[in-house]
Amino acid sequence: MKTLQALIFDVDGTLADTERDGHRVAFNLAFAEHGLDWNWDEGLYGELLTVTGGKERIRHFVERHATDVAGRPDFNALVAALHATKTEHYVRLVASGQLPLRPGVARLINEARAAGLRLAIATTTTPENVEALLRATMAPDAMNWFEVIGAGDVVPAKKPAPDIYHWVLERLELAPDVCLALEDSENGLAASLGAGIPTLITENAYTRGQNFGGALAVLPDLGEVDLTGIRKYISNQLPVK
Ligand code: XBP
Ligand code: MG
Repeated sequence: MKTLQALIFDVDGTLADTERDGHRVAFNLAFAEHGLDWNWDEGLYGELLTVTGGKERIRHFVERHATDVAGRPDFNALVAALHATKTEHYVRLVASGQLPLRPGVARLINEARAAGLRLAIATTTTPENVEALLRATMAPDAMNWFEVIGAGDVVPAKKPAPDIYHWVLERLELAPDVCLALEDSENGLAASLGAGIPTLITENAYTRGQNFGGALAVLPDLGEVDLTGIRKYISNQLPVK
């Protein structure tokens, strides 16, 4: 039987609960800074999260809720400027330590490193956001713990497209069936399964109840599962939830 060689982590919603109190707050600060009276409350943001990618999410919102802005000749430039401002606010928010790792994440990463497993990241968010989160929640040099970091616009199509996972597998030079993806959302699962990677889901308040068909298991978080438990899920020794 093939043995597990790499863990590929999603970031937002998986490493940390970054959406409600992180990205959402940063978007609203960026809108205000640009003189826009838009406010994405928790409920609306949950709907907008079905669209991955911050720039894509802004466009999706404008096309439905601020069509006057969609027609502006500088719309593309405005989206880029809003997203750049939002990323500045998000990085500052993360650096202030307000977004801790989810339960069990640090322990699993430490166990995996000690066991010689290769680590990678496959995320829709930007590389700056990944670096800020790893520095704030793990260590100043935590970026080096992850052999490959696939983030944001490095691929043409974001999750649920499998592109980012293909990008990571190519650079790991590994087949999908010796890897395990850790995800939190239906979009993320579609992407990892699309690349043929066995996937463990840790759901959260925004993703609870989504369609996780095809996942090895759906867990509330990683607090109760260690590397041994993960290997059992992979070798199918444990029932899927
Ligand atoms: C989640 C996303 C990201 C974030 C916002 O990424 O869809 O777009 O919501 O970050 P993942 P950006 O779950 O794949 O980590 O504004 O930088 O896109
Ligand atoms: Mg996610």
